[in-house]
Amino acid sequence: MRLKDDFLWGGSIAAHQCEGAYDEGHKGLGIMDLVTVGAYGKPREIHKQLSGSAHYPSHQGIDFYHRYKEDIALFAEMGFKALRISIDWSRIYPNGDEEIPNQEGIRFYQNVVDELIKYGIEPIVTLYHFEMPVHLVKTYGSWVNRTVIDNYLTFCKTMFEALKGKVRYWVTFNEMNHLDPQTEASDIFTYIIAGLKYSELENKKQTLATIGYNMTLASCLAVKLGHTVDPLNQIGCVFGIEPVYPVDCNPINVMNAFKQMDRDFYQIDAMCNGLFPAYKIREYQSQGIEIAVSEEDSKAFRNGTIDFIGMNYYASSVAEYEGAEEGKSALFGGLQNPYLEASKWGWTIDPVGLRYLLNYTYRKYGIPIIITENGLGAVDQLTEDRKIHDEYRIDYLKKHITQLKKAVEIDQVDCFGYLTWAPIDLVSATTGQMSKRYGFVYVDLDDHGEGTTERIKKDSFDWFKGVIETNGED
Ligand code: BGP
Repeated sequence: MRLKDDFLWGGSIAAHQCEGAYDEGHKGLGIMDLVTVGAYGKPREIHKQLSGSAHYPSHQGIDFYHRYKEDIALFAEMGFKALRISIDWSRIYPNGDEEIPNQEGIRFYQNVVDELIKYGIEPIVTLYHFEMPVHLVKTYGSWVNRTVIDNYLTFCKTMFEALKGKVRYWVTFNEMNHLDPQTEASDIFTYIIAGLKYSELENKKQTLATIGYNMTLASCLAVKLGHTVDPLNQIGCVFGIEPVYPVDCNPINVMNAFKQMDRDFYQIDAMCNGLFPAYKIREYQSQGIEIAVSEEDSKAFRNGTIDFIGMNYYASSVAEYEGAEEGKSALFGGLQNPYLEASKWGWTIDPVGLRYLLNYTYRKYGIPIIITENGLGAVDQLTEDRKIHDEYRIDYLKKHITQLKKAVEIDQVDCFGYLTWAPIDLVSATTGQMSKRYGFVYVDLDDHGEGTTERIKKDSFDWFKGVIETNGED
């Protein structure tokens, strides 16, 4: 079996990482508007208020807000079949809890979607990609509070209706899976996902469990809502998963690896099986964490199963030895795999891990999967004649596409698309840097926001164009 003729080749971007214009169009303040750029190896800082002294990269992004037509034209030139964008909640409901949405925000996304459709590019819309109005965190305490679920559903309904008939593929959340009470979370991760600082949480385990539960519930309710607004909607959820390998074949270490990887799946279990998993509730109970699934919630889980799974795949990791307190991700300083190379940021380069993950997930759930993010963050050198020779990026992507094809052609995984992160350079989520680049298109901006914002095609631009033209045969 070859890749389907309508296989969705393309890319993924997120509003807060590319739009900029953080205070234009009556946009409210979003949580990522308060995060500074992090020095290399140092976490980003979270500020309580805006101050003139720090650099907030999401304030300017790559100016996609004003330049989206030009950028989409470049994606069209590459032959993109799909582009995943996100809607910044704070553009639609500046505070998150208003009754009337901001029409200017709605119009902006309608224009972006129209532009994509003009070129025959399928829009895939994420409703929550780390973009929460700050007001909801300050007033209600974020996802800990169920009122925020209602606010989120109001926002979803507004967007389902505003883009009805134009958008077929929806994503309820990006990577809600990173918060789990079993692991120590970093401030920046709890902040990115829920606008809260881990170190300041009072009852850490209970809070993370409640957030995880409420977001899962919110996703199921949004799926049901989206299907009601338009039964043709295909609604999924995106997870960022790393395969976790045992450090050796000692069964204790194999068990450690299993447990570490399994932590990322309870929400997918809930969304695919239509019930919040009993094993998770029992695990919580054994640790004094209270999660009560009411009759009403059970109904919501049953009626809100997803149509597809979105997978963000960058790297695999190795579980810690028995005795180590926490398993750490390869993305954030865990054990390195001696068989694999890593990016400058220590993220392992493991194309076979993609095939493994696709197999693992498809066999577990049997519903269609789309790769919603995959790519290499690298420092690109602009040559004197203003070119970027990024053969390392081509090499990375080529190897991953080869493994994806094996998963489809040999292993019979139902994978209907491959979206790279990110087709154009934009602000990195975990570091806030511009210098961690993923794009086929270079954006002339540095970590301090200095530069012309000129767009320059890298060598990988033509290469990816060829991949799409030949449906992955190139
Ligand atoms: C994913 C996020 C993206 C993106 C990507 C790369 O987890 O969904 O928003 O940023 O990671 O991460 P970074 O930008 O930190 O290199």
